[in-house]
Amino acid sequence: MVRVLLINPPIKTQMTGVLFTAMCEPLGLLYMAAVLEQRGIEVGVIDGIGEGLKHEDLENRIAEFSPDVVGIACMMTETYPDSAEMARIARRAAPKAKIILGGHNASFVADKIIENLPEADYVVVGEGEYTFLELVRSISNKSDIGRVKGVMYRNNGKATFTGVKEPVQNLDELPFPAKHLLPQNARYGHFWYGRYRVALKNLSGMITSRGCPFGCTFCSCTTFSGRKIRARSPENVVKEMEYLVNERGVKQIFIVDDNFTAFPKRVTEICRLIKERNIDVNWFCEGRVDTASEEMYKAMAKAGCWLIFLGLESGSQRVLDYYKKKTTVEKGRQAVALAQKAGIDVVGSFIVGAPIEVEEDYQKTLDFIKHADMDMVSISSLKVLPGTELWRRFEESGAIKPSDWDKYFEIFDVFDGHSKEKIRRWMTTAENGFYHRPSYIVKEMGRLFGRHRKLISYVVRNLF
Ligand code: B12
Ligand code: SF4
Repeated sequence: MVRVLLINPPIKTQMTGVLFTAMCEPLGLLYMAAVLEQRGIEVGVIDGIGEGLKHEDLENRIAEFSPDVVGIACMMTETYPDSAEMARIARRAAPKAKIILGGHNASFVADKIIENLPEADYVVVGEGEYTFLELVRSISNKSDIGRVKGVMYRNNGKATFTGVKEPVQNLDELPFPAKHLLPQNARYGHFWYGRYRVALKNLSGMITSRGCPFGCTFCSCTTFSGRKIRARSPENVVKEMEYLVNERGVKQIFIVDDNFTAFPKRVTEICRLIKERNIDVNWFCEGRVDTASEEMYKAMAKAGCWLIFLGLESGSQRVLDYYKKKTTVEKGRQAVALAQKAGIDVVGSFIVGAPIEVEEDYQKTLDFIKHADMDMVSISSLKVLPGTELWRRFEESGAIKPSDWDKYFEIFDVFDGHSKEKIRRWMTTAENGFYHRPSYIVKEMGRLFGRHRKLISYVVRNLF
């Protein structure tokens, strides 16, 4: 019988400002593992990040497992070198195994991976649950790979695509991610909360819907998951929460959906069910500002939501329009205020460096950051990633060349109008603008006694 090993590679790529420890489990790999397990296929999972491994640690682990198929996650452009190195290690450790890459980044540069990384036998393009299953079966039966949709492979030395595979329409039909396959020593819940490094204990990730109808120019989620939101039923979502809390001792859930608050009625129904079933859990999520409402946020807070990451992006309307964010600065302000009123902490996410952005736009962002009542901010520079409209535009203008497929670009790498120094200065000044406000310092002290005590007690208990 075929033996499959799925690997989330450790990360040694050096990055500024990013914590490469695990916030939550590698959900994609665990969904695929669950589908394989359900069909009686033997499967193992190594999470190089969650287990805190180094690349060198994996060679023996792979050899011991003796897999026929090795699946390697390649989610981020920035960490492609880590996935490529993992493929080379896997080839050494299991010379006869077929090596398959997949994930967000791999899907957008699948042909280039096949052309440039001899260790990769196949790349799965798009969602992996069924494509990977069919590919594993095809490898095992030695049948024609060309008939498995969603695969990039080498055909007479040329990268060849078998055709688009439709994403899973009914997400309720998928088994829950196979978290029981993770080793006991895997640890999650590590992230930056502003300037604090937080480690929340007993944290687990969940995804309740896939897809996003918007097409923000810097984001590749729509290209990857489609514009139609495929949402799990509230019943199915709450069933997984119950399983996590009752069977796995989970106390915190991170909902990683692209657009969790897209359908407020669905969100309030999920919250109603959490209350009805007395599920004792705290959770947090990301959200767009346009669907914010007092009713939804209050229902969320009552059902255990204590934090929301809001994609505010900029305090300048023309920059929001440039990003095709399809919302307004004013709605952003209102969303922050509504969440605060409901008792949910807010992390505002901002991106600086839109090619049209000038000092005046930036000042508006700074002004927003100083005056909106947010608990934390996350300020990043604009990245130009494969699968985004921005990448396509810079490709068309010649600033990005085909040979740049594996490069990780910040805006100043491809656009002369912004220097690295200016972008870094904007980021630092914006951060300081937030943290150095007297009102922030007062609020920080107030946290100890006020409504933020939940977070502060977590931070204090879990600081590392
Ligand atoms: C949750 C999340 C995180 C979490 C971490 C998750 C974790 N496990 O620790 C946090 C918030 C920490 C995070 C951080 C970052 N993230 Co992030 N993150 C996500 C998010 C929102 C969800 C991922 C997820 O779990 N999806 C649910 C599962 C079911 O889907 P999936 O992972 O895509 O898996 C499916 C397929 O991809 C495929 N697949 C996946 N792996 C494999 C492997 C094989 C072998 C095969 C065949 C198929 C396959 O099949 C799976 C099942 O269908 C995605 C966006 C998204 N919609 O996916 C961004 C995303 C992956 N993140 C992204 C980025 C850039 C980052 C950061 C680098 C941002 C930054 N500069 O700070 C950081 C750094 C990460 C780190 N480790 O520190 C980008 C990557 C884009 C790119 N081309 O690089 C994404 C796509 C968001 C975006 N649009 O920009 N992230
Ligand atoms: S940034 Fe958010 S709203 Fe915009 S396309 Fe990506 S997931 Fe959708």
